[in-house]
Amino acid sequence: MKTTEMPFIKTVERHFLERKGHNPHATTEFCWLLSGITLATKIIASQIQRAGLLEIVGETGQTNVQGEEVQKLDVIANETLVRCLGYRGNIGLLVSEEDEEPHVIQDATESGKYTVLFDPLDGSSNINANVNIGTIFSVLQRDPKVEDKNVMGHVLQPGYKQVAAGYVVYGSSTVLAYTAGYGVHMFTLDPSIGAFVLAQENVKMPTSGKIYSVNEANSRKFPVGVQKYLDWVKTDEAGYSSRYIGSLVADFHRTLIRGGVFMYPPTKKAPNGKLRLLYEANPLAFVAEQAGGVASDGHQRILDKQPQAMHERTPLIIGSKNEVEKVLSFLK
Ligand code: P6P
Repeated sequence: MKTTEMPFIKTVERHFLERKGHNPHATTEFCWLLSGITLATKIIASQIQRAGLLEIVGETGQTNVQGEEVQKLDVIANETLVRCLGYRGNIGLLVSEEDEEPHVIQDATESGKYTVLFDPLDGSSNINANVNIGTIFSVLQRDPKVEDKNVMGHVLQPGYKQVAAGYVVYGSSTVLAYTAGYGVHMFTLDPSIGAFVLAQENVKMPTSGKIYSVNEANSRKFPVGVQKYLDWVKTDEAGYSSRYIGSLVADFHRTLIRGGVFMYPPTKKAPNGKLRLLYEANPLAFVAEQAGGVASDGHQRILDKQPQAMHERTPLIIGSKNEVEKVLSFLK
């Protein structure tokens, strides 16, 4: 009897574990952490797919630590991630965009060796317009030079110390992209089996791309160098297109796949920009660099920045190497 050929399925956890021997974190215990992220984002995806039907669209009437209106799905996404990651045994701290303070799951003793930082549902203000939104995550290891009780000492580490990072974009399909320092790999959620399945390994960002992505409504408030770049990029000889979704994960995912540059520069109102360093800029910068791209705050490499506060913001210029360097050349 002909047995049906099972399609070859490689999950995120299986893919990560294959790095055993190359990556010191490629352990089953770290895979258990990763499976907390994949489980949480599958639950979030299912909620988003049914958002209009489940009375979970709309605002809760609360504002978060950022002073932003909290959407119902924000709360669901945040609680889902905290619950799925809270019992993985090797996580000591959780840091969320939605919560003022870190969740101390257990002292950063040997068992609590990892810290997971996340923006549970970035771009959530787009939910009721059915625009692509996303979850962004970053994983740090306990800093052995920092005493266990010094929670902030374990959290405020520069981005180059990330062990892993990535995002899930909830769109026409649900796609997870991650890096652990050995390239960027993409997985598509197959709803028929409820698993993220490997779709593309070693994703490379094009070194150039004639797309620039910025909220032009703020252009008069940007630094002069940025305004000069925006004047140049609109010239016929430059030949660029403008694309701006207003959802960081969606704008970044397009930039990763098609090339170009995304930026959220500082404005007079937001001198440090709008986007957060620890759980937005750092994880996306890790992914960008691993794919051959560049991420800067306009003066320095994002991953070299020493965080001073958990929710601190940073200007962000991220994308194709040649395109980011073009922007930076106007800032000099
Ligand atoms: P603006 C969404 O609120 C978000 O945090 C990012 O997802 C997005 O890139 C940015 O803000 C959009 O901000 O000021 O252009 O609406």
